[in-house]
Amino acid sequence: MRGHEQTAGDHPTTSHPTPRYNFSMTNKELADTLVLIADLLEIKGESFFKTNAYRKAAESLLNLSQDARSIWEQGELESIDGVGKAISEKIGELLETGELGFLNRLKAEVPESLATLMRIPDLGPKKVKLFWEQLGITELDQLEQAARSSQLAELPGMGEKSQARVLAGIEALKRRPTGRMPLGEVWDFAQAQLAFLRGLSGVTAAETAGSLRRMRDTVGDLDILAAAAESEPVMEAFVGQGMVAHVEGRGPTKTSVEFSNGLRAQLWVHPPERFGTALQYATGSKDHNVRVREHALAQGYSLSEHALTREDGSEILCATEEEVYAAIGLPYIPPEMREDRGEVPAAMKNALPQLIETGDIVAELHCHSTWSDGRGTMREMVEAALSRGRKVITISDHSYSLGIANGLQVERLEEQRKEIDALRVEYEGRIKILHGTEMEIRADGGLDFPDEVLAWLDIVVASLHVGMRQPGEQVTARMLNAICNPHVDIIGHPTNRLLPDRAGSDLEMEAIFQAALEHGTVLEINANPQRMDLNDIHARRALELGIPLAINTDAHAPEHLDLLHFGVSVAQRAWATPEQVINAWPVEKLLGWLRARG
Ligand code: DGT
Ligand code: CA
Ligand code: ZN
Repeated sequence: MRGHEQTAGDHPTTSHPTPRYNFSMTNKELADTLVLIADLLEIKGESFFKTNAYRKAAESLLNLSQDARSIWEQGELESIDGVGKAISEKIGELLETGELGFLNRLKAEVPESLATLMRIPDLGPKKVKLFWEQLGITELDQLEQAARSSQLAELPGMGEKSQARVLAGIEALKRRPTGRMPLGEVWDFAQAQLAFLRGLSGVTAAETAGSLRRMRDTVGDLDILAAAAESEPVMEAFVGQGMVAHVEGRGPTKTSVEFSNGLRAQLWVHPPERFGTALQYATGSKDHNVRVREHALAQGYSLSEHALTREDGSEILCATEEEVYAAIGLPYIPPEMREDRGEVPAAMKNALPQLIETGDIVAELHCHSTWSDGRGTMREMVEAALSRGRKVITISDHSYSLGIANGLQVERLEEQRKEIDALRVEYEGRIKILHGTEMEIRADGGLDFPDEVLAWLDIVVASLHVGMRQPGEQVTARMLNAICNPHVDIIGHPTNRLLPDRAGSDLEMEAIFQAALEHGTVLEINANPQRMDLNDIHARRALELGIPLAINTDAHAPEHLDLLHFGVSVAQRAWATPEQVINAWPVEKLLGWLRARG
């Protein structure tokens, strides 16, 4: 909890963290250890195949809903996804002794601090090894020194530009807010916590609050609220879960814990009749709450997490948030809008937009199949879209210059069309199947397909996956070239950021927006929670200028179609209405728009 006003009743019972075991490694610590092994092996020059096995296992550990220790005690470590015999033995040794002989020997060969250098965006193991072997660099500040004194530029395969990129990467690493987790990585865990709390006797409601409820793309910690007449049994059950690694503070209204996966959370328990004010308070944002309290005061109420209080001291209790906003004369403000970006003044004028919702989306306009790097066949993707109620599905596999994704040449596009035509006959009247491409915007600025091929396709998504670290001017020019092509309908994941670490390309966003507006090119909100690209700020700017957006899952497997709501939340945070999102347009309007673009 940062910068919190200490309210009465916070954490009076314990002041020290209480570890559950004398000696224990959490899932997070185990995962970090496996990632360290992967990093050091990679610097040593081990194969991707081997190092990736450690990374996969680490990821599985973070996604566990149980403590790895209890799985180990049952002898079931190998039931964890990606954990085979060798890795399970290592986890066992770590859990038993807190040490790992294999890792100790590895550290003797490759200095552990080199793993920190691997955290620098866009710096790979080969470069780290080069700096270490040639210049003896093992620490971040040594690397920065070497870059500033131009020593890196002299090394084989480096040069001025690469050196500048290393420096920019170091800056980015230093700027990075520590410890924030991508929304998509904590989402399922948060839902499981809600289900757990809702299942407890005496709990009448449970909701997430804080940044997760507002759907910020990263969250610092988890805030969870439960409504119950008696808080003690709820708190007891909460801290008694196997996944709780430490209890950091415990009180009647609020308990703070750290889970085994490294996530910190606070549970607030309030009586059901006060749940509305409590949820409104804990949802934030802090700045939104300041505005709402100001407005409440102007109406003669003081608003706290416990109640609205009149000037004579009498209380108005609110069981729901709707009642809170109504009591102070405001329409309900959806959590996604509560960032103090003008929503309170807009609410006062009754001028909040009618926000788009996931249920408004009828068309998926960017998906992959086994024809390139997807895991689902075209039929499986169509079935998945149909079962989720979509009326339009697009197969837009990668184009040929993205070799690692098995991109398609024109001949394979033509073969693919035959299969699509057959599916179209079969699914006639049930779902519309569009044949598209995710066309590479190449590093040299060219596009993979000539205009006649693009005109023949139903829809063209143009994206950039290589050369994203080119100087701003160059990478912006490539994007503009794609935006200005009359056959390009949508720009996919426009900035190329990856959460939490990879910053987007150094784009001149205002130039991108102006060109998109002029050429009628739609910008994507990629719903994959690693991307959420455009982000909320950029999406809002695009909408202000009158640029329509597309919300696409970019599904590489049937179940990825369920990630749509992450993209919708970005649009909601950008105040988007259904009219501003082409996936929500009536199908005939969408198809007419596509035909008109050629
Ligand atoms: P995070 O965790 O950094 O992603 O961001 P939040 O928004 O979840 O913030 P957090 O966890 O510090 O606090 C949860 C909520 O509690 C926050 O959204 C609003 C409320 N809150 C936090 N600090 C303050 C404060 O200093 N004053 C007031 N009025 N409310 C606060
Ligand atoms: Ca929080
Ligand atoms: Zn894609």
